[in-house]
Amino acid sequence: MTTAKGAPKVKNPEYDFKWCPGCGDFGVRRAVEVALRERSIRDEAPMTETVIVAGIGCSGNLLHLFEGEQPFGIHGVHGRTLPQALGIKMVRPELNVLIVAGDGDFLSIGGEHIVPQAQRNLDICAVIMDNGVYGLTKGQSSPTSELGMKTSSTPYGKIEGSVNPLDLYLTSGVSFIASGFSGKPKELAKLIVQGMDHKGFAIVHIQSPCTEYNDTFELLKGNPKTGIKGALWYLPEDHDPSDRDAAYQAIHHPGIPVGLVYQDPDSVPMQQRQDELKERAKSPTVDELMDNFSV
Ligand SMILES: Cc1ncc(C[n+]2csc(CCOP(=O)(O)OP(=O)(O)O)c2C)c(N)n1
Ligand code: SF4
Ligand SMILES: [Mg+2]
Repeated sequence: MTTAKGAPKVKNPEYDFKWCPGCGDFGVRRAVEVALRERSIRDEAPMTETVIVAGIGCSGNLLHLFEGEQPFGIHGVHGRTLPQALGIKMVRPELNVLIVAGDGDFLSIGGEHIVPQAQRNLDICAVIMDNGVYGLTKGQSSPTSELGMKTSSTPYGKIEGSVNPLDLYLTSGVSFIASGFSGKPKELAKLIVQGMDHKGFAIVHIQSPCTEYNDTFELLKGNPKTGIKGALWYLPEDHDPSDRDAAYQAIHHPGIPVGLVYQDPDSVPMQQRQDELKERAKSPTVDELMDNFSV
């Protein structure tokens, strides 16, 4: 856990982990730093109003590599960023809670938490770095590895299909879904600010290639010289994120859309429902309680 008081103005000095050269997570880190600073300046809110909840993986290590003025942070248990975020919001609803995690952490071991938090509409923003592998543990297959992909855990090719995370989020009821690319940190920072501003469960799902075990930079961006078209395509200006059908169409269009895919215009976060409930729910008096036991 990083501390704020008396405190580090630079990344965690006690943590010697390093990302490999060219890792996509560098771009995501830059975007998160820019987004948090922009929010802090715009809202005149101290950086310590933010808590970063990190998953276990190369991606979650972003918490320790964050540069500049430090937010709070918690690096807990593999796959449990959402329950930790729920706990923080239950006791300190005013805090800005940001998750940083990988495709393995969030969609595999942590996958069971997405539907309940989407239904609660937990007011947090999850920044998910998808490299299609378990990077930290040396390249095993993850839920987003393609069918047939050879990895250290699937040497003859993966026999499971791959999850479409954007489709999963939309079906689960996530109220803000953005899709980004680590190679475009400026655009990514804007999506993260929008995600943090959203009242409810926001996910910014990012293609963040692992140069060591699954280097997809060329496949994502394309290369005219080799005739590779590139899987990424940018949502047109007339894409209406409040239109769920349009979001569905974009997600099912070939390739990977980049931009704000979906934002529920009627999003009501869990905290608001809880406050409304507190207004209605009255504690019974002692007499009323005793009356319940009368025969
Ligand atoms: C309960 C538990 N199971 C397994 C592990 C081993 N483990 C550490 S990170 C990781 C996967 C990380 O993959 P991902 O979330 O995609 O992060 P990346 O390293 O690719 O950024 C696994 C399986 C663990 N730390 N704890
Ligand atoms: S193993 Fe992959 S994800 Fe991990 S730091 Fe290296 S390039 Fe990045
Ligand atoms: Mg991964």
